[in-house]
Amino acid sequence: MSGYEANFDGLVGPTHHYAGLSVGNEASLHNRDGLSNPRKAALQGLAKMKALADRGFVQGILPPQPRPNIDALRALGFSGSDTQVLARAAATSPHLLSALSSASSMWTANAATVSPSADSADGRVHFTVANLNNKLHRSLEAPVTSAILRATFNNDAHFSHHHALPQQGDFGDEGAANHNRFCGDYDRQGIQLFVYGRRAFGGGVAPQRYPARQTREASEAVARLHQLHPDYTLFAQQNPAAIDSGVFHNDVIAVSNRHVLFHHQSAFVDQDRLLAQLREKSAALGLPFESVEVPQDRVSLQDAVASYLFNSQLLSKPDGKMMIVVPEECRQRENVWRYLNEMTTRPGSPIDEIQLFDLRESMRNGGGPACLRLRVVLNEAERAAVNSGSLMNDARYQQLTRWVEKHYRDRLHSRDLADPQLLREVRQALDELTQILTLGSIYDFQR
Ligand code: SUG
Repeated sequence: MSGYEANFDGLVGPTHHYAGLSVGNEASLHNRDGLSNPRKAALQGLAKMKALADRGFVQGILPPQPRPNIDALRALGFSGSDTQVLARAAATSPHLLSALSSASSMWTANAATVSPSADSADGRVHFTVANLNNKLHRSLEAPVTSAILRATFNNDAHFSHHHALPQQGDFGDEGAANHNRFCGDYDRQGIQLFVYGRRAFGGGVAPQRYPARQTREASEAVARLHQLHPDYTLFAQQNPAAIDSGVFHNDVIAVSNRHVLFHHQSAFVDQDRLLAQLREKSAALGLPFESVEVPQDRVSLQDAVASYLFNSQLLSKPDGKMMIVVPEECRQRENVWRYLNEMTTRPGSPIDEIQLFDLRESMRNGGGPACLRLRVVLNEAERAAVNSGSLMNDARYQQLTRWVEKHYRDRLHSRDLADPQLLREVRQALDELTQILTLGSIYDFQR
């Protein structure tokens, strides 16, 4: 096996809280106004990164964004000193203050869509920052995400960075959460599958109850920007009934790794046709394709949403088999746990090991193991060109753990967001973090 699939996890920011901001994401709405524990959230994320790095997987770290977003509050007319801006927003518009303080950039599967150099005509790794324009709090992430990715993958010979698509619903783009790739060796030509929720310009079915965040037109634009070969690029629609059941991103219902697609029976529109196309395109590249389809009568859509079974990571081990990384919530649902154990012990199964992680703080906002990571496929030379301070190792884990313990609160409620001391804590913490990760001054407040 050559090449790497590196996983870049988002470090949870110090303002992590439960604001109920995401219509269509049932965990977010359900846990609105709960008490969060930012310190625990960050440590849970770091524990996952460290455990996977210890297993030999290439693990990267992407820093959080500065929140509360003072610049955005000023742009909306709250004026005065930073303290006054916070107080005025809290007095008249607490929900807005909460949205503009969300730590949502932790879910880096939504940071960008990434295409490996093996699939792009110019032989570079392409990144298109997601505009996330379906939700106010997420739409504000793009500029800083861009700065973070450019600092982390800072080499024009290897990496090509694209700005977010136009900030308008017709080009709704949620990044890698709706993107999968199939391949043999990671650094050889693969097949990219873009999954959309609706067409912007008419035609086809669409969900009725919850929004479809990704449009086909956005996916097509990303494929063009990334210079992908049309023969090895597929577009498929997510099943609208799944979106209406709370599957707000495709990575809540399907996940791929190399030649395997692990997915629910009701994940896609015209599913059999899609699977046939994937089989055919894989065969054209001389590759196998394997669908592991979970039937509705074993795991319902509701179970999938509640357990996040499919918001898992499939990671290739040196022996060629795969390990599935799932949240603790999968063990708590009897039928899901039974299914997982049967699947991983079935003779010939490509997935033969389960790794559980406690990610409860993030899960309560609808963010599982796969949401927390951005996959970046790299060859040897590209890996060497990544900012070395962004990669997880023992020393960095110790440093980051101490950093979290020093700066993060162990309880936070949306009422606390107007506290000017919190803003000072965040800025000091992020300033130190850019030094730990050797990223330079990526935040406006540092300039
Ligand atoms: O966009 N939750 C995020 C969860 C993103 C999960 N990502 C993937 N599936 N890849 C969202 O809905 C909730 C924030 C709040 O309500 O406080 C939130 O933004």
